Amino acid sequence: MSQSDKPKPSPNPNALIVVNAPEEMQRSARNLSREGKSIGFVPTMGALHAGHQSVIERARKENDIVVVSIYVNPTQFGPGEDFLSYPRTFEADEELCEEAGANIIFSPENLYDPGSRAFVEVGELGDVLCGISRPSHFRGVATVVAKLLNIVRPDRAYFGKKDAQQLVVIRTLVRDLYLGCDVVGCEIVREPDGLAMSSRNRYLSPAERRQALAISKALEYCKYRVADGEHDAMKLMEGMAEILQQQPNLEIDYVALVNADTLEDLRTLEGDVLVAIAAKVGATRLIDNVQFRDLPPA
Ligand code: PAJ
Repeated sequence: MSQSDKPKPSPNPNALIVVNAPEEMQRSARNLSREGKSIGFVPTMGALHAGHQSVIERARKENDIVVVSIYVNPTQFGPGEDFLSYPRTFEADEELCEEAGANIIFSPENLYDPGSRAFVEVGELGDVLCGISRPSHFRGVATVVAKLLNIVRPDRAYFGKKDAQQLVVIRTLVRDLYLGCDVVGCEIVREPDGLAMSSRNRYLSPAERRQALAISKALEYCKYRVADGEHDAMKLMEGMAEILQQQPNLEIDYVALVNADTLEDLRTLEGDVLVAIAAKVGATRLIDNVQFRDLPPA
């Protein structure tokens, strides 16, 4: 039998493919939906780690097809932020996606044609917490997520609770613009010592890495005090700030105790509560949070 007569191996239906063109992604997604396949979508900016992996694995369990986008979105970075130096690790990302069971990586080169003018505003939700030091960030996030959801048209879109304000913004975006998919929030994945996993952790020197731990320690302290019956926001905030201030290279951006849906400040913890911290450790900005559900009124 000559080489060309040999039966060709049948293509693996689960093989991971990479799509670059938005139009091709949109076409493929439409065809998959027409075939009755459910699509789970995980938007990312790459530099993938175990936090992303768990989100992709959750999507894998709940859908026929899993699409992961990898796109470092320029409009969510402010002047002087790390857009240019943001880690780009496509090959390693591809391996992680394959291992986690993704079917399609959507990796567009550019989602902003010259002259593109339409942006999505999210009002005061984008002006508080991280929005104070990153004024155009959530406009950029909402805009790119709207574009991505319109291209992929997923049944379910998956986001991590680590970016709690982002999740609130996206739930609002999807509801207000009738984007017609379920938004699924996934649990925060941490390093064994408690540091929340982040693509930016790789910027930290060993000494900064140790100091960064104060963020999750402060949140642990808050959890402990709340379980012990302390519901006074000011007292909890002061206790957390004290833990953070012990680190010489850590600069607090905010320590906030807010309503988990409206992001409005609380004096007393009740109902659904988000306790969020943002801090710069050296030059690296990190965020983390804990949430409490259904706290009884004081
Ligand atoms: P990125 O920072 O790459 O994160 C992609 C998704 O992974 C987000 O939903 C984020 O919350 C989730 N994630 C990151 N670290 C996590 C952790 N430790 N545990 C659980 N989930 C985690 O967030 C973005 O990209 C962008 O803003 C994006 C939504 C893609 C828009 O550009």
